[in-house]
Amino acid sequence: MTFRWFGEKSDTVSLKNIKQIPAMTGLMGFLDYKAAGEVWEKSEIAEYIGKVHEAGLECEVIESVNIHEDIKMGSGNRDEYIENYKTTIRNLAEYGVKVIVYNFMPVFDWLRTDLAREIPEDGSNSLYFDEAELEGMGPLDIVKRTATQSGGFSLPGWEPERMAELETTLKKYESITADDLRVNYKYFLDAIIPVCEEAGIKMACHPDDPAWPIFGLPRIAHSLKCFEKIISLHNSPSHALCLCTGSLASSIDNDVVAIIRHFGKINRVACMHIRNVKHLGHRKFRESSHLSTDGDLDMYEVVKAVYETCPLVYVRPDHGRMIWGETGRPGYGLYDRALGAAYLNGLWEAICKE
Ligand SMILES: [Mn+2]
Repeated sequence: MTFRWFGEKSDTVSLKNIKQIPAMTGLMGFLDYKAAGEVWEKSEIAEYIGKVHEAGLECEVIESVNIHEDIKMGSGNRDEYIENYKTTIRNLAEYGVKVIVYNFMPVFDWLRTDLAREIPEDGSNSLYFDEAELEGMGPLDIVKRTATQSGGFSLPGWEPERMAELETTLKKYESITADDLRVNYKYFLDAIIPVCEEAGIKMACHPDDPAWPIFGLPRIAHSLKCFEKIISLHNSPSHALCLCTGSLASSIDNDVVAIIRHFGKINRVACMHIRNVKHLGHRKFRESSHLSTDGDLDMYEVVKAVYETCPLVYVRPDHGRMIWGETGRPGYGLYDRALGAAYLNGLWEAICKE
């Protein structure tokens, strides 16, 4: 059981607080100041992971080492950025990292139309998406709106330095199809997976969120079929998935439990993000508490699928609501994620004993 942590300077949650959550053994860690394409230097990794160890926690998962757009677009300086990525893989492995989460989504890591929509039933708030609200908005509008709503936190995937070049990047993607993106993806995997095998690292691809194409950009990671294509790009246990139940369940077409079982059985799940989603209409949903009855996912079946097909994977509670007056990075407060972890631990204990 792990917890996402953005580092001392950019997380409202302390390592001490994380350590006090029952059964919490480690982090999915992140150097939030690293731009895509940069090498993660050994000294930086040592400093971050040293602090985590001092707090009595492990750091065997990194989320994420972001991939430069040149690699995704198959242009520019991609070979240089791939070499940097390989160095980062080797450096992380030296400090005990086993899994690197990443995504291959063009430009947008994830997208919401409201980062703090009040839940009328109890006055808490959570991330919210309504595709109808995107009508008449361009990608730049939604980026600006998200930045305004983020309360000063740089959101993962929405780093300010990436925003400056957004317009040019969007233009370049106009001529790139989903098949092109997969060709570029394979080029990347063929280069880095042998390094991962040598270093004992698993790469874990995160799904598109929401789980369908947006703004006409090619998106290739949002369904069982998509992931079958991705997995077939390079045959290695080091080429694996980070199955995020909330991202996948944003589309009612996805049978999330079946997807976990399918890739769990063939040893291609490296880690899990477990959270729940409540559908409110067509392509309209909010992130709910983790509890099955608060959302549309059967969390017992989710945890059971993990137990039966990939019990050794790293798991973390994913985004939580903001409750009890907490403020902070949208989705990443302490309280509701801690409740989520406790709930998942309860399901796990019951399933184990059963
Ligand atoms: Mn996720």
